[in-house]
Amino acid sequence: MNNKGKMNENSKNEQLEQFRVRDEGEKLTTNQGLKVSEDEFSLKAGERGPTLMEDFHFREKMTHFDHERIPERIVHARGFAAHGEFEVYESMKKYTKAKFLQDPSVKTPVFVRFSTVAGSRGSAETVRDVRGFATKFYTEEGNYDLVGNNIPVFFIQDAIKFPDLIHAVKPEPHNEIPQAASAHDTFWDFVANNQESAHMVMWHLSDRAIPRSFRMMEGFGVHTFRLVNEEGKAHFVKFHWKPVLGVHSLVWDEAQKIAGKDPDFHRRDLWESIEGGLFPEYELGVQLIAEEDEFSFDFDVLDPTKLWPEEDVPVKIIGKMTLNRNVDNVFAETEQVAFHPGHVVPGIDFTNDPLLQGRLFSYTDTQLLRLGGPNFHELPINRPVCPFHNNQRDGFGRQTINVGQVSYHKNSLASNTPAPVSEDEGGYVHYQEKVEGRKVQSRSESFKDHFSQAAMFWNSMSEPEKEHIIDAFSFELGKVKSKSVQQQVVDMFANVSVELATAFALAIGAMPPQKGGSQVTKSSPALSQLNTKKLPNTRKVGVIIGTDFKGEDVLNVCNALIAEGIQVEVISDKLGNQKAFDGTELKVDHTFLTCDSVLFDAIYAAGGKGVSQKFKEEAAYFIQEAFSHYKAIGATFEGKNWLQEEVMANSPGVVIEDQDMSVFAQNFGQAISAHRHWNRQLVK
Ligand code: HDE
Repeated sequence: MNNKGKMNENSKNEQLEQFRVRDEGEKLTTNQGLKVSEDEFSLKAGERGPTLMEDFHFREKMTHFDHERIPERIVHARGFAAHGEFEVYESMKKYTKAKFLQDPSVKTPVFVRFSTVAGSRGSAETVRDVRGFATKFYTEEGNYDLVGNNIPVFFIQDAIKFPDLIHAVKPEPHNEIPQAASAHDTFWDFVANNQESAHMVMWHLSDRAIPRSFRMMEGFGVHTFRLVNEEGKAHFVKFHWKPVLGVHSLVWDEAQKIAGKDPDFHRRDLWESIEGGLFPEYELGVQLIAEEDEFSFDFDVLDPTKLWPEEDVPVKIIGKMTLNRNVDNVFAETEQVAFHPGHVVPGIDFTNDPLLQGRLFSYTDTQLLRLGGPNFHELPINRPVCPFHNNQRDGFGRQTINVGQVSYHKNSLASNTPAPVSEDEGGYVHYQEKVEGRKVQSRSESFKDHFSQAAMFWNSMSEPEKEHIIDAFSFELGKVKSKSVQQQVVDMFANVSVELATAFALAIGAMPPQKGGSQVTKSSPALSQLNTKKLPNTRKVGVIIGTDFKGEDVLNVCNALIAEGIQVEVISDKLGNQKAFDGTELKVDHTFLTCDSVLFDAIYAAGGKGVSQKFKEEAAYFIQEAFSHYKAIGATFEGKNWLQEEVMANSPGVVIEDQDMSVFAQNFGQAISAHRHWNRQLVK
């Protein structure tokens, strides 16, 4: 990339282009450029003789292979990323001088990596876990990283406890079980003995921890940061990403089954959406508190276990991010990207949140090990799109060839360049917060209320969401072997809600709490997913058809759904084309064997006369499972016979029709948009 060129949304892509290599159609060479004549047989002394050390091609190929792996991230190892762009809706000049937040006509390139936290690199994606939501903005003033999660609070208040938290949640060290799961003794022992985790645990056991898609979850900067304007005036800020498709989750049984049926469920969803032009979009929001109001709330703004209720501090929507390009190479981009909450630009600054302060150390430190030295900023994905110059030199894998004699500051031989610049010229100047105090190892009293917001979260949940939380506690604690840990957790969560603690205590055979209860009656409607946006767009419907289906009618339904933005995939008992009675043909995308009802948002039993008993049983199984996961179900013609009509016919979200197909398509589309029909009575 020409560093002098003007920056735009393509700047990063153009820069990456320099590094892309297209091997197709080329001659095979060694890394030294020597053409290779043989790549299947190593050099041997005689056809059945020993291999010779002299075979440099064999040695190079094998050595490179032996060194292909790098250490996975200690947390957030399993991740998937995409490129995109960000645009601000209106100038944020009043609050910040950050250049990428000034001009609505400027599009800033971004790279976003989503992740789970606990599992290793190859683990399943739909496990119960926090999701990472890390965004790198390639701005004209340097890279700005917003390294957030899909949950707005954190388990701990001080970074020094992070290694303990992670040791507790990772697989237990004596047998390395369980993978990518918090349902085990050490995690819950940590929770019970570190009660600042209460609020985050409520989120972790809610539906937020099993998102339907990366495209349907919120992102949060978690910490309080500062926005600083041209005049040096600062505001406290919390960052939010709001998905345009709304916030939606899986159900727990479904999430567990998907983990086996398609461990790549979330990356596949993101990848296919982008390939199909269904670009994921998120709006950026900020909550702002004036510095004068720092102490006006019943929580400490520096405490990362607290959120700012949106009803008290509204979220101002300031821009939109669109993810529109998949990576070319997962290792080069997704694996080698290095995020750091300390990558800021002028106009964005830190606060004294002790969790944030510790993160400012950890992220560079971890890259040094993971990426093998101090030059990871030179990797194509990490390079800023603006020029960068300093006196840092050498180190493993250095690529830049710094020309010239001088590599120190101050100097006269290079006219004292590269030279620091003033704030007016864009030099970063740390916010001059006045700080006073003794050196102590303790925590402010204002950080010590661990239960009020946890109770507010509970109060804000709808009935089905409360049920899911009780079930999640019953599942997680049901997997814990220590009776003492189980009881400690029951007693701890009685401080959030006696109703909740009693319900899961009974489910796990523990003693219901003897005391507890919360005085908090406050709720925050913004926290309930029931109040989220409900749209049909990008929802996936599995259409089950058999031979001799009603060709035109079924096609009309499919087309009407597609017109609503719904994705239609055809399922039958064999691949190839399925024939309708009128000769129409539909391409079959999956068989009952290669897919599963859990991989769809809805099932449409379209019908077909020529189907076997086995076909009917398979279809019935798909429908029954979708029904038990509260999904929309549609049935027309013979498809009606595949579902248990007497049980399902009058259930919410079940649409049955064989007269008017346009009415059917409309009602079914609405049922799909609702996401899930929680008011459905399940057949037990
Ligand atoms: Fe991280 N975290 N973290 N974290 N974090 C890492 O950095 C750490 C925390 C988050 O897709 C590591 O490059 C400490 C909060 C995301 O590459 C490491 C503490 C939030 C990602 C690290 C926290 C996050 C990471 C591991 C407590 C939400 C993945 C590999 C003080 C605001 C970024 C790496 C990606 C990754 C340390 C807590 C988000 C070890 C010490 C709170 C999204 O540096």
